Amino acid sequence: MAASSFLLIAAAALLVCPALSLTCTSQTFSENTKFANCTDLPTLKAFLHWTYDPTAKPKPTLSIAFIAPPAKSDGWIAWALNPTASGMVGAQSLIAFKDTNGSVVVKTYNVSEYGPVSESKISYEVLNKRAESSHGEMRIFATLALPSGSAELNQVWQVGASVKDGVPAKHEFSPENLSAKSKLQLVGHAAEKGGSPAPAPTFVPESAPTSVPSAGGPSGNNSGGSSRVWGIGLGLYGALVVLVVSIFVF
Ligand SMILES: *[C@@H]1O[C@H](CO)[C@@H](O)[C@H](O)[C@H]1NC(C)=O
Ligand SMILES: *[C@@H]1O[C@H](CO)[C@@H](O)[C@H](O)[C@H]1NC(C)=O
Ligand SMILES: *[C@@H]1O[C@H](CO)[C@@H](O)[C@H](O)[C@H]1NC(C)=O
Ligand SMILES: CC(=O)N[C@H]1CO[C@H](CO)[C@@H](O)[C@@H]1O
Repeated sequence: MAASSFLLIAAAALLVCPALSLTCTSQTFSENTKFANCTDLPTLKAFLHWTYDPTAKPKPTLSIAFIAPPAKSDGWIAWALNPTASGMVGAQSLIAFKDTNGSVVVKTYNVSEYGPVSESKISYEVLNKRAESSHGEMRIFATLALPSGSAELNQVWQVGASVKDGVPAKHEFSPENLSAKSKLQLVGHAAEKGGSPAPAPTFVPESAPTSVPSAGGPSGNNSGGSSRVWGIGLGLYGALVVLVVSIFVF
C-alpha cells in the first residue's frame, strides 16, 4: 500500500511537472543571451532575469529580461524601477505591447500619477531595449545605466488587458495586481555564503529539482526563490495527493 501510493504520487507529480517547474531557472533565451541571476516574482506569473555589472563604465549597468503573460493577448506587460517610492507612482517603466502597426514594441514611461500614461524619458539612461511575444507571454529585454552604489532597488511590475490607440490602458486593481512590487537585491547573496563570483548559472534540469547547490557552486545564484517555490508547490501537491489517495483507499 505504501509503495503503491508512493508510485501514484510520483506518477501524478510527473504529470503536473510542466506547470510546477515553470520557474526562472528553466527559462532560456535565444542568441546566447544569458543572465547571472533570476527571480520568480511573487505575483502575475512574472519572472525577472538580470545581470548587474557594477564595474561597467561610465556607470554600472543592469541588464534585464522581464517575462510575463499579458492579461489578454492584446494587452501589455510592464516592469519598472522606482527610485522614489515602492509603488506605481514614480515608477520608471518599460511597457511592452503590440503597437498599432502590429510589431511588439517596448517604450519608456515616467509614471508620475494614477491615470493615462504617456511615453516619455525615464530617469535611467536606457542603453538598449526590445520586446518579443510568443506562446502567450511577452518578454522585455533592456539594459539600464544605474547610479553607482545601488545595492537594492524598488521594482514594480504589472500586466494589462488592452492598448488603445497605442496607449496601454489601466490595469485591474485586484490584490494580486496591486501587490506586484518588491525589492530587487543587486548584490549580496553569494558574498554572504563566501562564494566567489561564478559564471552564469547552469540550468538545473527539470527532472532534478531537488539538487542542493554545493558550496560556492554556480547553481545557487537564482536568489533561492525558485527552488523554494518548487519545494512548496511539490509539498502542497504531495499533501493533496496523499489526501486524495487516503480518501480513495479508506
Ligand atoms: C512598427 O513601428 C515601430 C516603431 O514604433 C518600428 O520600429 C517597427 O519597425 C514597425 N514595424 C513594422 C512591421 O512596420
Ligand atoms: C518624471 O515626472 C516627475 C513628475 O512630473 C518629474 O518631476 C520628473 O522630472 C520626471 N522625470 C523625468 C526623467 O522626466
Ligand atoms: C548574482 O549572480 C552572481 C554571479 O552568478 C552572484 O555572485 C551574485 O551573488 C548573485 N546575486 C544575487 C543577488 O543573488
Ligand atoms: C490575478 C489578477 O487579478 N490579475 C488581474 C490583473 O489585471 C488584469 C487586467 O489589467 C486582469 O486581467 C488580471 O486578471
